[in-house]
Amino acid sequence: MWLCPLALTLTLMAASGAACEVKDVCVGSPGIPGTPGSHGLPGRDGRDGVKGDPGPPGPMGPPGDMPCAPGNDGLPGAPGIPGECGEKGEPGERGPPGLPAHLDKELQATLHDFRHQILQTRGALSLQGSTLAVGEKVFSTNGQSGTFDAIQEACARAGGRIAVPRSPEENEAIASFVKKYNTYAYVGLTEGPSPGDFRYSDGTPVNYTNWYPGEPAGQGTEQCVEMYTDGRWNDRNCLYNRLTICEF
Ligand code: MAN
Ligand code: CA
Repeated sequence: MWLCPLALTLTLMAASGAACEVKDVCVGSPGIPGTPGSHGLPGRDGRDGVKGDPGPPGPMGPPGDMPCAPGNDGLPGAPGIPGECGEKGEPGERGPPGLPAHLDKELQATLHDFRHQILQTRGALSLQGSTLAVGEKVFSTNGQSGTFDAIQEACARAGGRIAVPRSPEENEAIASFVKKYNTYAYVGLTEGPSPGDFRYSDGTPVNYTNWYPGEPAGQGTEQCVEMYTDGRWNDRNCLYNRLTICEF
């Protein structure tokens, strides 16, 4: 028989099955808890969370296969540093034999030109006065005076001839000496048998003149030609002393 430790007003039986058979209700010790019930159904989804940070870039993808036209060429690059000199080459083949010097027109023309320039230079130097080059000609004076014949001889000795202007430029060059030495000069023209017909030393008629107004007026009595300080010409007797001017 179980003693009832407590007198209660309960009429229930304890889970253990122990019973109190007395009027007073008795309660036994609590039983072992039952096994847990099965899980309930899942609850409803919660609200969306806040947006997360962007992820890291992904790896580069494979080349695309879209047909794309090539771009324009880029700008040319800067020139490179010059390379070092190469080795000296072998001598070339021997050329065909040249003409003998006396048949080589170009060589002869060059030699003629050289010879002429050397003579001009030597002639001008020998006069030791003033010199001017006009085109192919060289005019030079020794600053001294003489008759027409004396001038011709002095110029021949120097390897030239008495100066005669054949153009305004040549006339100016000669006139500059006349002014510089303040002395009229004879030029290389003389009157032929026909009065008023003046010619160069080689006999050809003049094709450039610069007569002073009214000249030549000598009509056979003045067979030489002098140049005034302004560059104009006067026919004059050949025996005066006039500036020696030569051309080469
Ligand atoms: C004047 C002019 C010239 C002439 C000389 C000669 O100057 O009549 O034509 O040549 O005299 O002295
Ligand atoms: Ca005259």
